[in-house]
Amino acid sequence: KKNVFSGIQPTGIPTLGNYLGAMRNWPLLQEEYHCIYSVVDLHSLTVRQEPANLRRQTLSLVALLLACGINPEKSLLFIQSHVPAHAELAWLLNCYTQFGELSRMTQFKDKSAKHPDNINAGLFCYPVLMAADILLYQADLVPVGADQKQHMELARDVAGRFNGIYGDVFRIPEPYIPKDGARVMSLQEPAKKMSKSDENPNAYILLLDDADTILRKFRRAVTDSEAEVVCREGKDGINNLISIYSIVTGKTVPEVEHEFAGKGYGDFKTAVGEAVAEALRPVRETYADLLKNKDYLADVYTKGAEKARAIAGRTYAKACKKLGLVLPQ
Ligand code: AQP
Repeated sequence: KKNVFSGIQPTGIPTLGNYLGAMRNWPLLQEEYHCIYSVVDLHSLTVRQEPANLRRQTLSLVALLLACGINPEKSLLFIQSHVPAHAELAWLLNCYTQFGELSRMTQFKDKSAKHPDNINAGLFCYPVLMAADILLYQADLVPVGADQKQHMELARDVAGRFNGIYGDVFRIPEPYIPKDGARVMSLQEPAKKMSKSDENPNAYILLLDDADTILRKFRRAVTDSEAEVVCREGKDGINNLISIYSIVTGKTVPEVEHEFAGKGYGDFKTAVGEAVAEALRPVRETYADLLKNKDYLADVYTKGAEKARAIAGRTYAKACKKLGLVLPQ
């Protein structure tokens, strides 16, 4: 079986973008692949977090991933900081990653523009920690949204460079980007991706928003001054809504266009809101049940981390040995 690895940051409740671009696909892969999923809390420290929030969001995200359908009998689910090899391998890889390469990362440029008072070394080296996450598990496939493509390229380059010098240590991973939903856009500024850290809550749908909130946010979604529900260049807002509706209903884009031919944007937005609220309802309900059972959650992430430590430890030791570091006896 091939290996799959992916992670998500506990920086808040995930958005519909995180869900359609990544999380929704994770359970679908667990029949065919050996899947390893992580709540990447170390990554979230690159932006200042309130400790109590971080703790709550991390546990909540474990519950949410289970609610999305990750089955701990089939997949490994763990919290990144429970496996020290992530930070350790990241250090080794930092020494094989160039300043120039990291300076070109668009996420670094975006986030440092957003937080000019906290452009820390962790934010700069974020893609190296991500490379370590993936390479530790010898992942073949990494299911992520389109925004992570550049970081994936870097992970491949660094792995290839390391292997080129020291022999085959890391498997070279491929990104697994969904055809649909790879880039869900903001409901308020549809040229920007939907992001959970947007200052405007109307820009995103959170997985735990209730049906009324979802409906209200879609009704307020920015569209255009025409009145035609068709997918066309220049209609960013409508294109985004069509894409969302098409994914959650399983209808093709022409089917959606046909369904709303002659209807106004108001009707369309309501239909999108209702379809999304309905699609997220089971996730919301299962999540509420899971959160009541803290012992079960602790059991899942504790066992997950134990298994992850064993796999990650092997790769890390191999890398150390190749580099000439003396291994503890
Ligand atoms: N808008 C999006 N459309 C499709 N996929 C998306 N992803 C994120 N936004 C979209 C995918 O979600 C996965 C987990 O993302 P993350 O938690 O690592 O953080 P992120 O990519 O930085 O997402 P956010 O929502 O923008 O978080 P903040 O605001 O905290 O920076 C990844 O696979 C990502 O591709």
